[in-house]
Amino acid sequence: MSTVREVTYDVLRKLGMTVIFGNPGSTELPFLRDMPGDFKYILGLHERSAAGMALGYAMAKGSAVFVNLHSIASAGNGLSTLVDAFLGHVPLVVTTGQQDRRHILADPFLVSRAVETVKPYVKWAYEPLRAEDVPAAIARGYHLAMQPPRGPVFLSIPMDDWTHECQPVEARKVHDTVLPDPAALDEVVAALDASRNPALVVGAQIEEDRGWHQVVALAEHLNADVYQQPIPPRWTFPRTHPLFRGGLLPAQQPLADQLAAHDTVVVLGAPIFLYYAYVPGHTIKPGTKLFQITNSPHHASAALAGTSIVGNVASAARYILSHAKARAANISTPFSAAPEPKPEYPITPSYLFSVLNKVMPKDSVICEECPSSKGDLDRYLLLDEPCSFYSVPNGVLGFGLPAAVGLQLAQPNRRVVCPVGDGSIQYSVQTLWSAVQNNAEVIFIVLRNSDYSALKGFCDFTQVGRNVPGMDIPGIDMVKIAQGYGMTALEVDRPEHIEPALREAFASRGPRLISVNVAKGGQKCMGMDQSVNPPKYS
Ligand SMILES: Cc1ncc(C[n+]2csc(CCOP(=O)(O)OP(=O)(O)O)c2C)c(N)n1
Repeated sequence: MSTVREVTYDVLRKLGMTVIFGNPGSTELPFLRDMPGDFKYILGLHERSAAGMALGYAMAKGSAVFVNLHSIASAGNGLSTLVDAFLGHVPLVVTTGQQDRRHILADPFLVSRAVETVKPYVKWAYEPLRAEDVPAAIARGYHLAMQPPRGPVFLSIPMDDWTHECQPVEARKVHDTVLPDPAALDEVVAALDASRNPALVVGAQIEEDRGWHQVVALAEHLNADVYQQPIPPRWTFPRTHPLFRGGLLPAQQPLADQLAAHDTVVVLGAPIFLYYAYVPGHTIKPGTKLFQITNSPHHASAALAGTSIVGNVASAARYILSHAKARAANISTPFSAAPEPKPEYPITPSYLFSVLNKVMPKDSVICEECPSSKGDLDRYLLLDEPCSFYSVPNGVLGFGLPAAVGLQLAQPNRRVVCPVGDGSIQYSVQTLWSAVQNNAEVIFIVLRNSDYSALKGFCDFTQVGRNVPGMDIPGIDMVKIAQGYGMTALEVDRPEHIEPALREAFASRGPRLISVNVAKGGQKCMGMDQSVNPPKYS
């Protein structure tokens, strides 16, 4: 008879989860010992890094990834990745060790209440009642993680379970495409057929459901203006497409104003809507027909207005395309590139991104975390390929670095670029070590402005004032820190040195970090200024 440990590796193999991201402790060692040769273990020096790399890897692969962390110690440190995975619909099977069942009642050292801790941010949190249920629980967790909306599941596994005897577990097929109701989609078709000026709002689920090409074809068929969802975790429409009108603002009235010219709006794969600053107003101009097609029952139920249809976004786009009338050419002004910024000193983020846009290969992948420079990045990086852009789904810093490394490990043929703030990088900085050890060829571009510019911007935007502690972070030398982890790193201070530094980075192999001294930002809050009538907190 096989052991729980042997059957578990067999199940992981059958489910395609042979790359394991982790950070070990005593309670995991009985599982990790003698790992079969066809498995690869990728070590993160902190759980935010380990689970965060798995997150990037899973997003690139489009399938669940196995993570092994350490008891409650790791569940706490790795929790922010679970939040990202839950809100970003990323399938992860996260496990942590538990103390030996035989003395668990005595509350031994490292006893774990991780299952209760992670519950709000996973699709399932469970500690198997019997040792021999462990492999089947992993299989069940995998299938649940892969059901739309995808997301993380969590298992706590007592350390004495691995040596128990256990029956084999057969691999099952569980289909995961949920088709939207055609009768409901006919309502969307009828509204589009009657519309004078429709718009599409494109969201991250288009990539989750692999619907990029169907949505581009639909937009062209309808000749509809296309807007990206507010604060997008993915870009899901070609940035230079003539129908692309840019991103929506994350506040009620400004967003409704942006869409005011449209009589019908169809939101594909996004919430209605993701807001940041509280600027009360209509969700959408009264009289506008609003539809949402989403793979998330949660988003459907939480939408503030409109008719929601739950199901696969790619299938919905295909259905609407084949049933709605084609429309004549769009009369709106086509998308035009922003004016080229000047090389100023100190370097402006807009100049940095305009040079990066010129230098990087067009199939590059951007994984960003640069809060106050998001707007400039959005304006100047013009990528037209699917799966080109990743950003934090809910503002929990620490996402960027590990996600970039995971994305790079999963797709070595597309260069991953990670623009990251000098504050943001600190939340998962030890990922630099994993990038070096695994030769993940990410180009990290640190925007070094020595403060929390985004927060200062928010202070101004909401009239909190500037008399707030903890807004400056002087004296951090990211070049030395990266070198300490074994990474090639250099500093750029003058605008004329950006282009050569970037060209050299793209021409070279291996990861590297470029720390760019930039002007302090924060003039705008997620693209909004005083003209939107922001909330006042003073
Ligand atoms: C884990 C976490 N802690 C704190 C914050 C609050 N926060 C939002 S933006 C920001 C500043 C980040 O600084 P930096 O990366 O240098 O970017 P900048 O604002 O200067 O553009 C902070 C601390 C957060 N979102 N997440």
